[in-house]
Parts: sequence; structure tokens; C-alpha cells
Amino acid sequence: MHDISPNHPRYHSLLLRDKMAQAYHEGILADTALIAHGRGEAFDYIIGEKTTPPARKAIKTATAALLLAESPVLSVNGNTAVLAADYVVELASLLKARIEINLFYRTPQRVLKVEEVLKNAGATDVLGKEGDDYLPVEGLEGPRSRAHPQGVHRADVVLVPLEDGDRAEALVSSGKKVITIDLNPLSRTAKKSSITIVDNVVRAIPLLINETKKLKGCSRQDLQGILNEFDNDENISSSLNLISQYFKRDEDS
Ligand code: PTJ
Repeated sequence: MHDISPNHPRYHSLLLRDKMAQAYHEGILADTALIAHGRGEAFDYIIGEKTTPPARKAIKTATAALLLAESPVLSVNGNTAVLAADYVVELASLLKARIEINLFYRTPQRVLKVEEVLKNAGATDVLGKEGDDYLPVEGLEGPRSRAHPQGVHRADVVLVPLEDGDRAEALVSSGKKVITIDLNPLSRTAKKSSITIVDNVVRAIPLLINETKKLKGCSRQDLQGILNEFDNDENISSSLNLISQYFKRDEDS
């Protein structure tokens, strides 16, 4: 760990970097996870490192979808586990959702490490472990296509933070509602998902928790009303508009 002064203007961002670098050295993350994190950082900088109004709207809609779901699943990769394991476990418990590990760069060693991170955060029931049963997701090849029969395979709504476009697309094609959290509104994942939250997982998952607590008492009809009002393409365009305003502001100043 580096010694980072809390007075540094980029303190929080540097802390996250340090957490990621350490997790890489511990074998939890693939080396390319750090590159993915850097891409996320760049987009986060541009949106002002705060949750934007379109992201808030997507978070509310995602919560309604998760509350309406019969079999919600939270899919976890290395980056999500390192940055937000505690929040994932709390959200799963509030929603009675299953947690399933799915890694892009899957190795048995990394699956064990991610499982350990989730268990240390309080998870008691983790799917997608080494040796667990799995069925393939149609249209996907390799380890990415693993879907636990009691998890992603039977899920009607799946939260897939920092996902790759192919998996998001294949899950949507298999009839599931796919919610993603991705700081890049231009990514294929963002475009292919049913509900795209353009925000950092470290802010979005705590907000999903708050929203779940708020909406838990709502009727199914009210939750459905929230879903019906939402248009994902329109919401992504609003995020892109905010980004272009950011560059415009810089030009004007
Ligand atoms: O743990 P594994 O093996 O499953 O690997 C996970 C990564 C993320 C390395 C793998 O899925 C990957 O290479 O992802 P991509 O294709 O680089 O996509 C990552 C996306 O997440 C990019 O669009 C980033 O902008 C975005 N991103 C990065 N960090 C964050 C983020 N979005 C939200 N919050 C973040 N903290």
C-alpha cells in the first residue's frame, strides 16, 4: 500500500487505484483489470466523479426491475468483487438475490480468490464456484458461457457490472432483463443491456441499496410504472449529452 495523504485532491481515486493494484498482486485480478479500471477512471473524471441525473433514473428503474424479478442474480467479476463486495452482499440480501461468480479471464485460482473476497464480505451462498454445475448460455463460448442452473440460467433479471458486450448481448437474447453498470456509455455492453447505469460501481451499488430500501414497500403496479417510463437509448443519450457539455464548458472557459 502506498502512503496517500487524505489532503491530496485525488485522494479517493488514488485509494481505489491502490486497492486495485494490491488485489492484482494478491492474484484476485487479471492484469488487464487495471487497464479496464483506467478506462473507467477516464470516463468518471469526465462525468465529474458523481452520480448524474440519468444514472439516478437508471438506478431507480433497475431497482424496480430487481424488485419485480422472480429470480434475480447479481453476477460478480474480479473488479466488482474488489471494489464493491460488501455492497453486493448487502444488496443480494435485501433483494433475496443469488450471487454468481463469472470471470472473463477465468482460472481456478482466481475463482477461489474472488469467492474468498465475497465470503469475507459476508456472502454465505456463492454460485459459479469451481466444481459447481453449469449450463451454457447460448451464443457464448468458453468460460464466459457458464450459467449456474440455480443462478444465471434460471434468472429473469441479472445485474452484470463491468460486463463485456458479448455476454450482455447473449443474456438479453436468452430472454433475460440485463442491468449493467458501466462508466462508458459508448461500450457495446451499455448499448446492448436492457438498463444501463452509467456510473462507478462504488457509487451505483450503494445507491441501488438505498433505492431498494425506499421502493420495497411499493406495489407491483407502481414498480411496473417506473419500468414503463424508462427508455434505455434515451437515457444513454442523456449521459452522452452531459459528457459533451463537459467538453463544451472547457472550451468556453
Ligand atoms: O475479473 P474478470 O476476469 O471477469 O475481468 C473483468 C474485466 C473488467 C477486466 C473484463 O470484463 C474486461 O476486460 O472488461 P472491459 O471489456 O475492459 O470492460 C470494462 C468496462 O467497465 C469499461 O467500459 C470501463 O469503462 C468500465 N469500468 C471500469 N471500471 C469501472 C467501470 N464501470 C463502472 N465502475 C467502474 N469502477
